[in-house]
Amino acid sequence: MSEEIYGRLAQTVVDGEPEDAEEAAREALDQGLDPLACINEGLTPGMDRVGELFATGDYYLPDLIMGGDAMKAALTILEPALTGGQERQILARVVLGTVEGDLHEIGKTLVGTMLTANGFQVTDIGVDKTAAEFIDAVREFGATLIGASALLTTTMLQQQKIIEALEEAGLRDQVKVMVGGAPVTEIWAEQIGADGYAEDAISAVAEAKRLAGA
Ligand code: B1M
Repeated sequence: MSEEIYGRLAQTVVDGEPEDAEEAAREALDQGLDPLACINEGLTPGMDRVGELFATGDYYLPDLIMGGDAMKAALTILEPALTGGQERQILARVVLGTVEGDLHEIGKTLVGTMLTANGFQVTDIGVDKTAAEFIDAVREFGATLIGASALLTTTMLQQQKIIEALEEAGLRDQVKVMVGGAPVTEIWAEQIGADGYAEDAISAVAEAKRLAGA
């Protein structure tokens, strides 16, 4: 039964059908399925398939947009079920965003949801954010952790710029930086002097806890 729903969720993303994606997500919750499993076993493989079809030239930019819209629509149903009922205990304040020049928001938002569900106070500053905007947000919200997402090989460099900007602002010893996103690796994180790296939204929680000393 769960495999059937996961397959349907994946297909709604491949087909770029937000309404069907919402409906499948509602049915999954009604059947008592774990919302995180719906994301990991259904939506994400669907999104990966969209990426493959785009890479092979079978899909075009509008297909990427429609796939993204379908995944976002399903997440509006699944995410409240992820965070619902959790106790609010603030482990650390986090400023989270996607770096300058990069419009990919879905993975970053998922990381934010998981961090929030696990006791972090997350300020999501959105996409296409400059290093200066990350620093301003750190000051404004008193954050001790930055989460910087990058999905393009061309925008990964912006993660390094954030670290440099923290140094220039004299904040480097007060604020830890965690980086992530599909092209980002542990080696890259080490190379740019980031404090932490996470491959996905689940490991981002463990990594953020480590960085927060929690
Ligand atoms: Co774009 N895109 N895209 N795209 N897109 C990719 C990333 C790509 C791999 C597709 C491909 O070619 N196969 C490719 C990048 C190639 C590269 O640089 N290596 C690509 C390209 C080329 C582009 C454009 C340049 C296309 C064009 O215009 N010709 C363009 C760039 C626009 C820009 O940003 N300036 C573009 C645009 C878009 C859309 C805007 C249309 C759309 C995004 C819609 C949206 O976000 N609202 C889009 C989409 C949907 C994708 C794919 C298909 C899916 C991304 C996604 O949402 N995945 C993607 C291919 C792929 O990844 N399979 C692709 C689901 C999400 C849950 O996973 O984001 O990886 P992900 O997040 C994961 C982990 O990475 C990690 O945890 C998340 C959850 O597990 N993670 C973190 C992410 N951030 C983290 C931060 C952390 C820790 C972990 O700590 C802070």
